[in-house]
Amino acid sequence: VSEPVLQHHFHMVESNQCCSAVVQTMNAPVSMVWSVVRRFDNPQAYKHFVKSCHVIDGDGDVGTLREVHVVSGLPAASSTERLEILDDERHVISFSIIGGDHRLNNYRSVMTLHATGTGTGTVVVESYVVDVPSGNTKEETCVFVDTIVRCNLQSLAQIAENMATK
Ligand code: A8S
Repeated sequence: VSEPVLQHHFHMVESNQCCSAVVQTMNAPVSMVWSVVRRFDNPQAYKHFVKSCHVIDGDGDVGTLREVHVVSGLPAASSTERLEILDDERHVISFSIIGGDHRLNNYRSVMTLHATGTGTGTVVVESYVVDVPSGNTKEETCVFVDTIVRCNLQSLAQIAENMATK
């Protein structure tokens, strides 16, 4: 694949880190999917593990900080996250985790949206890099994070597809 936007998914990965990507196709146009994911202040619109989210600083542009609280049952309580990229033209959004009460240090994710051939659908690619927590393997870490990201993207697909049929 030679699309320049996909360059965003080539992460620098240190030896103590792991990196992976999840791809999800949705039957909704890019504009609709983008309208949901670009709202950095409202991750709970499609992330079911998010219990609440408060913007600490910023107005939704790059540099905005949010504090996310997650539902119980996870090995985490909260996460402080910074918006790193918001490109409305190319449909690229990226955030990093800069603090909080959890085990995912130095997490950074990049999501890009791509129109399908017919233009009626969207391919969402979300990649990430994160430190492997002490006591865990790279594989365990990727399984854990892939599961969360896959849940998020499946939920995003449902929401966007509902919007598209209205
Ligand atoms: C996202 C992606 C991830 C979120 C992780 C990986 C998290 O919110 C959850 C559990 C954790 O253990 C870590 O796009 C953390 O939100 C659901 C609290 C960061």
